[in-house]
Amino acid sequence: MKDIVRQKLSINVEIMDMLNKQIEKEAVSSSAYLAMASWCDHNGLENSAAFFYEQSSEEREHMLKIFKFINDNGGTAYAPEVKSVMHEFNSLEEIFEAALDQEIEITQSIHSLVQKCRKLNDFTTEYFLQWFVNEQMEEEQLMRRVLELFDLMRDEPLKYIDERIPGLREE
Ligand code: OFO
Repeated sequence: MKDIVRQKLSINVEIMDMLNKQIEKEAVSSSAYLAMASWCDHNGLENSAAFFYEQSSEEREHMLKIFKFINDNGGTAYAPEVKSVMHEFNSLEEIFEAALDQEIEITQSIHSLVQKCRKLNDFTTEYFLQWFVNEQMEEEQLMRRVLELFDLMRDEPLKYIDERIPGLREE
């Protein structure tokens, strides 16, 4: 984008660029969850599949929230490109571990954004990001609860773990 245009923006350019990167991360996350849902579907784990379809839609909503925020504040949001989504997994546990790693990465990225807002005194964006800080805390807790279930039910058939997945979201 030309500097002359950028100087007229009300949103800080550095923050806008970071938010556009965050849009990409949310889109990657949405696609990654879709791939996980597909693996679960193919392996007859219908509750886990439903869990990941829901996760995928939520990530798309997060992406759109940021997208709208940029545009509503005088910036330009860019439609993200999503490449190299992982489709091969060895187990359901591995999938949930990958999901937790993904959430931790997103949390770190949101925290860096908040730090940047503080540095630049961008109170509006910092306030907007508070919703994401809270959401990430809840998402990490959810993935950890599922992984605890694997530890507790290690000797049980996988279908029993799958049956318990919907209940964990409501806890
Ligand atoms: Fe949007 O990354 Fe988690 O929820």
